[in-house]
Amino acid sequence: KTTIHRSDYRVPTHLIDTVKLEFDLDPESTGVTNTMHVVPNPQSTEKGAPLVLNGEELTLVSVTVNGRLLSETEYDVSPTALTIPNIVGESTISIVNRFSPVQNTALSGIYVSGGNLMSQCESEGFRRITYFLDRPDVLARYTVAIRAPKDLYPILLSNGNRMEEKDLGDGRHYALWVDPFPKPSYLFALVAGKLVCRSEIFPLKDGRQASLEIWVEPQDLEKTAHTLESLKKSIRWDEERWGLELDLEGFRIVATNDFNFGAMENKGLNIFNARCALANPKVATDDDYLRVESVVGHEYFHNWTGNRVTLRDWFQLALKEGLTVFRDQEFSADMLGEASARAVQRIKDVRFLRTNQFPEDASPMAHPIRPESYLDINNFYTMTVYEKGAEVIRMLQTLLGRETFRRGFDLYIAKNDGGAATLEAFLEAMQEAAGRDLGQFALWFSQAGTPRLKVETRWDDVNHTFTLSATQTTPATPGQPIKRPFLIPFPVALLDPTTGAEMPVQLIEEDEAPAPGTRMLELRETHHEWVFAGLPACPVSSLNRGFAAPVILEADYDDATLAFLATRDGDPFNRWDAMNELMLRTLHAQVRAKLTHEPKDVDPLFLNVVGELLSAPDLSPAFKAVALELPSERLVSEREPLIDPQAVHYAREYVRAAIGKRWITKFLETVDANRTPGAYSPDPESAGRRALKNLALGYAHASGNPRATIALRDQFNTADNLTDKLAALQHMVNSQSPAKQDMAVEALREWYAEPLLINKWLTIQATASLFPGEEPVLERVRELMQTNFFSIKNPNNVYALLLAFFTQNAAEFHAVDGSGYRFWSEIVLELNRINPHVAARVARALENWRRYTPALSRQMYDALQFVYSRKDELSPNVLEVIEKTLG
Ligand code: BAL
Ligand code: ZN
Repeated sequence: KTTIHRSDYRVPTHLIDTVKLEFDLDPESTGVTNTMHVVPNPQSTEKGAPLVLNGEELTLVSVTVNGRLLSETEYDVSPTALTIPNIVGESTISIVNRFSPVQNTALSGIYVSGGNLMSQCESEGFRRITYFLDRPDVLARYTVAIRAPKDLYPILLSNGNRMEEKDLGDGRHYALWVDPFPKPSYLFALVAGKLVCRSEIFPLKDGRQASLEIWVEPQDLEKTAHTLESLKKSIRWDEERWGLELDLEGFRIVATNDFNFGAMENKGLNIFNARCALANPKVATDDDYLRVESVVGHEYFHNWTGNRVTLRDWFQLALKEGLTVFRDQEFSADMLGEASARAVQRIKDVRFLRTNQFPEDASPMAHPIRPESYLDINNFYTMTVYEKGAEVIRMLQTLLGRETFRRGFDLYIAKNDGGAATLEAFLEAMQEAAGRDLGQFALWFSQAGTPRLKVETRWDDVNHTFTLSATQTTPATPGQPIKRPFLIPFPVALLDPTTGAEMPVQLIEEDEAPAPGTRMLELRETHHEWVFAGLPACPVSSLNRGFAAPVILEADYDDATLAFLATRDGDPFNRWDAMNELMLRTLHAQVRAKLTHEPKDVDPLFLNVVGELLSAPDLSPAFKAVALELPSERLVSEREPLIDPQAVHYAREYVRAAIGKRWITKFLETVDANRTPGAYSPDPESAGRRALKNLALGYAHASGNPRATIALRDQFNTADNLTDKLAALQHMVNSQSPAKQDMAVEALREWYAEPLLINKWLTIQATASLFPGEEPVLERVRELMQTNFFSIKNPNNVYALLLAFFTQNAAEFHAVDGSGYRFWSEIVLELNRINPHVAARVARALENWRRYTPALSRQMYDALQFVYSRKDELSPNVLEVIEKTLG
């Protein structure tokens, strides 16, 4: 495989406007007859170029052009392409080929999952089904005829509308599907198997009725009520918030246990990883309920942002993914309703960005939301493209205001409907709506790295002026040594230093003071300075409110100011952020103390703020739960000059116990005050109470209080919902309690038949802390790999056990003897043979190897080199990750 560059984009030499696919399904060897109407592309400058169709892992049977069967000398077939010369006019090309679903362990193309056949085509899986122009800017109308044995595959689904179904009389049956909308090949889908469905006729806003169907294996039907509700909410929300309607008579979701992605937005036939589709109180936590709602929304919203308006090329991936993540985040926030609940959603989204995308932006894999080149596009379904992509879209809404943004969005859809668009096209629509040049904003598409915003403030006691100066810098990233300044929205409030009340933000050159509140400033240059007047006393500044821009804010706050903001700031995001910053400082101090062997107490000022937030009458339980949660070891590590995972783990446990001891009474009261009597409901209020109760239980247990241990055991035995049961198990497993082994065995006995639960159980095992006298976690992980509830061919199992061990149990994975790294290289090489997509994700676990202490980073380097020494057997996916990581 060769590197693909964005600058090499050429329009396709040919277009395919219609395609008929006839399938003869057989798990060993499926036959396809693919009849395409092909026309030379009038826009192509490569006149007379041969037609080069992509194809991989296919067996070619025959090629017919305009009714004439070609001889083998009239075309060329290679492992990656079928080349047919002389397609100079409109032509009907019919290709017959075969492929083997059972041998498809890469889960790209059509493969077997639990005896059923499933497809996954994004980004380049369609070429593993038949020969085609497998690129997103070739849009065709699809007709799909499926013949299949009735006993194995009673249900036959594809995109669009079912036009015909009949029995073929020989044990097989037949279904015909027609999708009225032209689409790129990556949105093709086919599902065949023993499935049942939950369905409902749903009225659309324009009066049409749509059939909504959730298809699953029979044992999962009882887990689909929430999926269907989420789909209905998504359809309504897209109508009401964006004026976008469902354009099909039916919309189908299928769940499967074997899937590389979370879910896939195939036109009218979304296919979901079961963990993002299924929920009931026994198998899903409160967070899982939210995730299902958000992913169902995400895939549904792609119907317009991705499908009706698709991508010109894969470099534009953020155009559909960033925009659709932004839309699903807004959907989730709107479903929560009131402002403080929305703020919790924003906090969780930003925490996710900081935990996962900021480290990527600082790693050898750093890339802009629109990358310049790739070896394998599957490696670019990244946190940067998705999460930072969403922040970039959000910044446009913040800069332009909701109304103008909406007009720009409408223009974008109207101008590009039915076409394949670019990120520039989106920005052009926004410029047109705003009547404003947004050229500088495009740097967010092209420059990688997280900008730093250093802010300094000065109070002039004589003139009563407050000066705020901001300097933006963005560190160098691979291939981008120098960065230009970004256009950054920068909402600021000035708070009364006693009460925290918002004061007017009046620039010195203005005659009149605006109303008190947030003022939207903008950064365009490297350095800005604003002078504010009309202030009775030196204010406390609340900066980048709501996390308007995805930057690292370096403000000159001392701990007392952070404590003030954590208890007084009216912007809930900044209130949380100030607390989070205080926690990070406290944890950092303890990491230092551990490394220098100079133990020190946890700062009482910090502990007091914890107590104040825990008791604050104006805060919701959901907010308290996120505000009082210690930052993850990963976030703490990001702030360390050199990462020592064992010191970070120790420090975090030490601070947790100190918090628990200081407020034990309050924590036990909080547990009692936040029980949720009555039948389980995942609504935001109840979920918030459960989150706070379980957080309080965790602190109380960490303090060593025996009442907490008893409460955890009771909760495990009596819980009617998975959130409580899992929290109890997790707290126990991460402690020295003698009861933990029994509890883990009991959970396994209850859960072993349910893949969703087994995966959670595996993660608890893989991420457990180790205590003296216990078997190393690595050994436990190896043993679990040999059990019959783990298969290395199943991506969810791999993520739940192995990836969780590599990325969420740093203290154990980074064992000083290097055993974790040797295990990692074994696994990467094994997965590379089975599923390159999954292998590449696992391979990224060592990408920040340079950030660790020398003893560890040397051994990580050796493990990377060991994998690299097997270069010839590496898939392009894994090779790209290893080469970039080694740099
Ligand atoms: N398009 C791949 C899965 C998703 O982002 O929806
Ligand atoms: Zn998506």
